[in-house]
Amino acid sequence: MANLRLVLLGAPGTGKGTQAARLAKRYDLKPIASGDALRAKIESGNELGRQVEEFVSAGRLVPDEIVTTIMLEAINGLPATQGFLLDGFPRTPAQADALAAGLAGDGRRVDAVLSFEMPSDEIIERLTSRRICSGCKKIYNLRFCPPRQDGVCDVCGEQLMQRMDDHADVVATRLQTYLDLTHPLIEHYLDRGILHRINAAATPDEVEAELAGIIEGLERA
Ligand code: G5P
Ligand code: MG
Repeated sequence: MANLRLVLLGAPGTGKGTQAARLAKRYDLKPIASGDALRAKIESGNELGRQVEEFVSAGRLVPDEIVTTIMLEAINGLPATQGFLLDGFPRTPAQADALAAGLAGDGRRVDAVLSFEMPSDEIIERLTSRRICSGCKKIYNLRFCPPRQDGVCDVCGEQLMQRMDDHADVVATRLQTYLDLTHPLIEHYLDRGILHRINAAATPDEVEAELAGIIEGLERA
């Protein structure tokens, strides 16, 4: 199980990060999140970070070459037998092609793409009430999974914060960007016979159970 190569595909707020943390632990997979990698670049404060911030804060996609370089570097830094979960990458057909080419060089390929699907109105509600721990990055939701103490992480005690792109106006741009540029990947991976649709509008435990059924089916296949 630990050598599976999975892609989590879905609109903003559909629960990719929440499930990546659960699946990584359950199946010993390395989670690699493009959004987290890009936010780390922003925090570094250098010229690349400033360029990236302009796109992320506006809810637009960072150019393909920048994201692809960062993600392929992270993937290639893993031992060849270590499975991984890509959260938020690829997000355009050009990124999907670059990923396939990068893996093919070592005789590898994506085993499955898990497509998180749910209605847009619920997505907006989830994102505007999301909070993230500034220390360990654990994901909370003021409505669905609040911390025990207001504003404080249950795990590490650091302060919770709101992401710069979780304000309602930026969320609307992110959703539209998803529909215009990323949604076509569903067709792309359906054509390749590796897309699995997930009902993301359930509880985290129910979504995890659905994902586990698919992942364990892959191993038996
Ligand atoms: P990110 O960081 O990749 P998005 O927009 O893809 O951001 P996001 O917002 O991180 O995705 P998510 O990870 O799908 O959403 O969702 P989550 O954080 O786990 O859950 C959202 C909320 O719902 C939380 O409050 C959680 O508690 C709650 N929740 C989760 N699961 C459930 C559930 O099952 N039930 C219920 N009721 N609640 C739940 O990308 C950010 C930006 O980086 C750039 C772009 O600018 C992008 O906008 N970027 C890229 N640019 C170009 N190419 C790429 N490949 C890029 N990747 C990132
Ligand atoms: Mg996320």
